[in-house]
Amino acid sequence: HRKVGLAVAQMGPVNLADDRGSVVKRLIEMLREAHGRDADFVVFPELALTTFFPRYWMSMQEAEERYFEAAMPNSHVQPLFDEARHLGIGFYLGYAELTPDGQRFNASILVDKSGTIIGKYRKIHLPGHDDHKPDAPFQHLEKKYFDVGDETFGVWNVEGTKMGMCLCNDRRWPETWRVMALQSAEVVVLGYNTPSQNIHWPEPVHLRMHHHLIALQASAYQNCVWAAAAAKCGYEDGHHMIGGSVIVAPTGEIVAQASTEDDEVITFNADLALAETFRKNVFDFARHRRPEHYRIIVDR
Ligand code: CDT
Repeated sequence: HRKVGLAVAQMGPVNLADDRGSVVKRLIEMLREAHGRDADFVVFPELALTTFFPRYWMSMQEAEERYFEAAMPNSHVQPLFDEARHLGIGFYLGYAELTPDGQRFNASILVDKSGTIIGKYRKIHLPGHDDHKPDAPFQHLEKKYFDVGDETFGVWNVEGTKMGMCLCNDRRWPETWRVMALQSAEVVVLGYNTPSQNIHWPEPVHLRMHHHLIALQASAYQNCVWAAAAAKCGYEDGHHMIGGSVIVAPTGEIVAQASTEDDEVITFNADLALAETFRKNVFDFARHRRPEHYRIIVDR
């Protein structure tokens, strides 16, 4: 047995009126709760510090000023880093990154238990559109506000656990998981903001949760990884997003699931050896994969 205490800190809504300070207080409270429940690592949502601003059309200058972080950590977020270091607990956090040369990414970081950033990921699969759709009930402007991530999906050693990360829409793509599995990821962590209404076609609302869960469960199983996924959810200024934060085992089974659409910590003491069983048998990549027949995946 090789155990790692995983925690997912789901967030209820962050409204336009909520400032960074109040949000970071909520994150710290959940960090403490996770620590009290023996967690080693906490997963926070995508764009955790602000409302899901891609739903609003605005100028790039306004977006940068209101929603992007030009430094990480910065004065607003430093107390979270300090508390993590104090408690000796690592975390994953999603935020909007503004680089010194003016690039904008939907990013996430891995922070170890000493409060040091050891990994960064910049979202690759950006959903939505870049044009203003005045007739839509809300916008999904990730393609306007963010550049496509400039590096592949990475895997980092977090206190002895090989951890990969992605963000929201990435979880729906099999390639995301396989690229991390081929780097021997043991745990994949991710945050998401998933509107319950699809602005592109009249999708039945129940499918949003169904597709979220089916993607995580199938991907965890097919790639022999634990998955820990954190929602920001509930009604942000009237715009509803799904909850359903989960921890999924490499069996594809959900071992912990949030039951609210509010701030809520779920935990599970994950046995990394469970994935070994799959990796040595049905999904022994070296013995069974046939990459010579997968060329079309990268050629198209
Ligand atoms: N944040 C994010 O990536 N949300 C998307 C919504 C897709 S609809 C344009 C998701 O895949 O959940």
